[in-house]
Amino acid sequence: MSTRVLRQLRDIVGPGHLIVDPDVMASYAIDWTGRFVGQPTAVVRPGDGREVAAVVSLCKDASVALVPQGGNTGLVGGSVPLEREVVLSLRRLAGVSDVDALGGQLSAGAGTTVADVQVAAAEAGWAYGVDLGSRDSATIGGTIATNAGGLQVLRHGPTRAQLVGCEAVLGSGDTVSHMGGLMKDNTGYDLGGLLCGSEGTLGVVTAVRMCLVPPAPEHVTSILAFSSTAAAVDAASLLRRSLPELQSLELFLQPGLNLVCRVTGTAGPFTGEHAAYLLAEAAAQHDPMPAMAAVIRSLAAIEDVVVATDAPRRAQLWRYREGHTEAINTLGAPHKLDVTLPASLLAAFIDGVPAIVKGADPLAETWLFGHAGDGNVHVNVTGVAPDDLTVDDRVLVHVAELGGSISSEHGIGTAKRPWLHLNRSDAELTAFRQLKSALDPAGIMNPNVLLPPRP
Ligand code: FAD
Ligand code: 2HG
Ligand code: ZN
Repeated sequence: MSTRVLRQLRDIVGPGHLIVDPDVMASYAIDWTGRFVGQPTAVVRPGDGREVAAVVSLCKDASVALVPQGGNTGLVGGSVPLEREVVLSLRRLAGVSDVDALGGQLSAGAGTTVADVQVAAAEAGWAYGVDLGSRDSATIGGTIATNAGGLQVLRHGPTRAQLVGCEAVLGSGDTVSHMGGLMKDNTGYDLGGLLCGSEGTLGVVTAVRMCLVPPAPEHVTSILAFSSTAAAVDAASLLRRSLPELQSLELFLQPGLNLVCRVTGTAGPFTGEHAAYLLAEAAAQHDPMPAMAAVIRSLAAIEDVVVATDAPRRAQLWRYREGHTEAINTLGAPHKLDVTLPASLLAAFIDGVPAIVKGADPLAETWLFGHAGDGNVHVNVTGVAPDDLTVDDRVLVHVAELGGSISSEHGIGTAKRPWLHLNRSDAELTAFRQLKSALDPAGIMNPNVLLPPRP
């Protein structure tokens, strides 16, 4: 990039917000897992939507590629500059505004963390329907860009289901804003819905309007132990069918639990070992314990159970599930394969996938956990070199053969580009490319993400 463009970028954002010092840029250049490491030419930190538009327009005219970055908690290498792109950090666009306590909506700058959105929703007497382990760092803009799922999808749907308004700077440099937040509004193309899940390849989300959900202050959290994955998957179906208060339904296995306990230095929830565990959380306006207890009593295959209602003990139970991602990272940069299977194939997939991984790489270890309520399994593989794609290929091809999705909630990023064709037809990929050319004519928006390179 020329010195002239660098100077122009500095003039737009101010000298304190154009970073070129490699030491300061280092944290923007590596992803959360440590598997993807790049080298930005510069990091630009605009302070509002107007500055974002000026940066994008300048970069479009100068053919400078941009990688939008929020909290940098993405797990598919989509937020780091692998080919010397400029990082466009959105973190300064933080803050909640226009809270509508009557209608149950709020607006937020793209850089607002999910945790701050949750707090603002609670202060208005509502709740935000998305929650995820990275809540303190992940930004609302990043969760829109990836259409993040998380821990309450079975109750409230993914991020896209909460989005009722969006302001964005397209790759063309034009700003589009549709922030009215009307619940019914069929006035043409849903640009916010299109940008949601586009992973920064079409434009930069600068602000959003989100709808809120009714608060459910009474909680019961339980961990249920089973002798097999199939028994846990059967129980998950029964819990979903018979417990309308169910808010989260998470799965993990004994090896993952052992790892979390070892890394965190804590004892497990049970004295004995079990093949599979479900963490089930019910939340309601009134105490959901009687309803939860009745369903648990009806589960014939259950081997053991712990139940918690007070916040500290509930948090302790959640740590066994949420601790997986950090615990696995202590073993070296994992390959993360975030997949969804049809319900009828889920248990067999979970039981069979470690052998598929070992067949591809005898030294690799497989760790399995995920969102049982959505059929979403996080296949984590450790002991494999960051750029060795043999295991990824075997697992993702297998998933597609079973009619599953190769990316459930994390996106395609750079990690899964070579396999997008497994889930998307040539006609769909052509339509994707046409959309990209229309909204990002110079091809500067996250060019190494989502779409496979042209043949
Ligand atoms: P980043 O990582 O900065 O970026 C992610 C992608 O969005 C990149 O392609 C980037 O270019 C693009 N982007 C970011 N901001 C913008 C913007 N304003 N405009 C346009 N494009 C943008 N994900 C889930 O879905 N469910 C989970 O349960 C979950 N749990 C997690 C737990 C942990 C411990 C960790 C580390 C991650 C977890 N994630 C989960 C993954 C991650 O938190 C989500 O993908 C999240 O949405 C990323 O938000 P971010 O602000 O960190 O985005
Ligand atoms: C979760 O569900 C996140 O905890 C992270 O989506 C998954 O670490 C992973 O693979
Ligand atoms: Zn997840």
